[in-house]
Amino acid sequence: MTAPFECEVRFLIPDRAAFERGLAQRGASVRFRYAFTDHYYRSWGGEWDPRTRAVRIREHHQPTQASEVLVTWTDMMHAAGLSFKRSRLPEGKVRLYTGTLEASRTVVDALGYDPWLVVRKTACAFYDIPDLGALVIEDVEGIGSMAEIEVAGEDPEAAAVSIRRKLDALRIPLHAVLPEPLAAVVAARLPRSRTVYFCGAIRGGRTLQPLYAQIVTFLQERGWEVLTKHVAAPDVLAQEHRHKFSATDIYARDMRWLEACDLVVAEVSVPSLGVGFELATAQQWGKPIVCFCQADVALSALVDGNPHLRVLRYKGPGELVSLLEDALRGLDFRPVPGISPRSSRSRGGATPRRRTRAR
Ligand code: 6K6
Repeated sequence: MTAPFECEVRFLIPDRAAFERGLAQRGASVRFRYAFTDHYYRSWGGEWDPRTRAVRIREHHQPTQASEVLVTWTDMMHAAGLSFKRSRLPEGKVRLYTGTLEASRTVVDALGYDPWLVVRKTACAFYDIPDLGALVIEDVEGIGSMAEIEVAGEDPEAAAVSIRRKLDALRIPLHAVLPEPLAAVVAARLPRSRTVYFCGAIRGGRTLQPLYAQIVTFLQERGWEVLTKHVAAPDVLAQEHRHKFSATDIYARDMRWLEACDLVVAEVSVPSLGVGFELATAQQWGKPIVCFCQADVALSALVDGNPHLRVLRYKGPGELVSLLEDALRGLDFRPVPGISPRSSRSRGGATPRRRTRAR
């Protein structure tokens, strides 16, 4: 359902059957039932909070119908003693595309978005309640049964009053209300996976791409989220050309990922300015770093002789993988003292204070 500048809140329903009995006593009727999966995406480049702006593919299960690419942009509002979200877009959810799930994925890929999280909703029911209006109840996988109240929000103050009237009538206390978007609620409950920033030559040369792919697959199979998996893609240069990302966006996103990652793994056999820069930055920020280099490569002395880096030489892919396995096993993930990204930026860069991690 979409009201102009829709304003909405959700609340958990501990006992759905009892809640629906209460609705029946008020004369409520189900207008329709539905089920769908929302596949949320994150923007590739610019600075945005994916919790306020969402791009998602809605895959409909009931009734069966084409998938949609939807865009939402909301603000958190506070009025009449209530926190709620309000759509910035007058139409609420804006439909960018309708088609198959695969075609929808191609559309978001073309826009330069990465998959983020998946929210499945089953046993959803749209209720009409006499004197109160509409309400939906949904079973959200991993969270439980939830209800959502939505009202038109040209006037946020009036919208808050209207939502409060409905909550009061349903005897829902204000503290039970979840004002933020569902994606934010789901994201907050996800276990944080360990993240790795993988570095490998792109413009430096792609001869070792199959090896990069082996490293990335190995890390993923061991439960690591590889933030930079595109480095291992066979068509990375074509992707780069196709997406037309600006160098400014690429830099900003890579630095955000480098700042956020738990570990840096670099394949340094093919000389690359980008990889060298990533290693120096990661070193300054105190990240654990493991570098792999083919045994016979004449590596830059600034990497080979750097006491802050752990450089492991290997003779073939098999040896690399077993060295990587050992290195992952040896990581202890105690906080590593280093220079925080923000403080080093504000100082305009700084020299490393201490060794990142013992060899
Ligand atoms: C890639 C795929 C789609 O679009 C692109 C755009 N290019 C890049 N995107 C992300 N990171 C990049 C890109 N180009 C270089 N890098 C980073 O620098 C990677 O994390 C690599 O580890 C490193 C490679 O540097 P060069 O100097 O060999 O290109």
